Amino acid sequence: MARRSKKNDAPAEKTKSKKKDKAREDAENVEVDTRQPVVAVVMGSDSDFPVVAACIETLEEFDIPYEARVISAHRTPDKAHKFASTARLKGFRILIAAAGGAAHLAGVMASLTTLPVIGIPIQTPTLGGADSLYSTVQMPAGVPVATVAIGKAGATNAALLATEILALSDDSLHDRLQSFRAAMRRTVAQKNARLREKIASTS
Ligand code: RP5
Repeated sequence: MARRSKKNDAPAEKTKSKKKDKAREDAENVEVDTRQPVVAVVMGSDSDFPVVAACIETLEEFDIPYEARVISAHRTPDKAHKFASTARLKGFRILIAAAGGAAHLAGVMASLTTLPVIGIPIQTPTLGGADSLYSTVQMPAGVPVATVAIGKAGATNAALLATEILALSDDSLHDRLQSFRAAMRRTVAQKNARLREKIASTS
């Protein structure tokens, strides 16, 4: 193919360089969290993510540096082993593990680290998550997994529990937890007032 003349190339070059400038500008505007992640959130599959998102959102609400990844106790046992056995050295302080079905991820993690491990049982279409709950919670004495409720409530509580553990040595985090509780109390008071108004207006 014949090469276009330099003259014809010029507008294309200009567009290219404008695009590059824009990309550089965008990259500069992205806030990168360079802090050491203290909570690791691992999940057995990306199909767990819609539930685990509630955990991540809560960690972000409390501005806790975390790292999230997919690791399967059954499909990638070597990775699970390596991750859990090096987690403490990498600077993590708490592990949160979510899995569904034969949910051994949290238990396997707990067997390989002395960091506190919180397990989130994921709902399953076949058994509703009772399978995940039993697999996660029924650990033998000696290897604890702090198991939360099945599903999104559990995912939120896993993050809150991690926050409470970190707040033992962080007063500002403790203050944020107190504010969170106060906001919850206000919400319940509003719900109560609305309900009482509704009942009064219908009787
Ligand atoms: C578990 O198997 C995962 O935690 C997930 O809940 C379940 C199904 O995984 P996918 O088949 O959707 O990858 O290990």
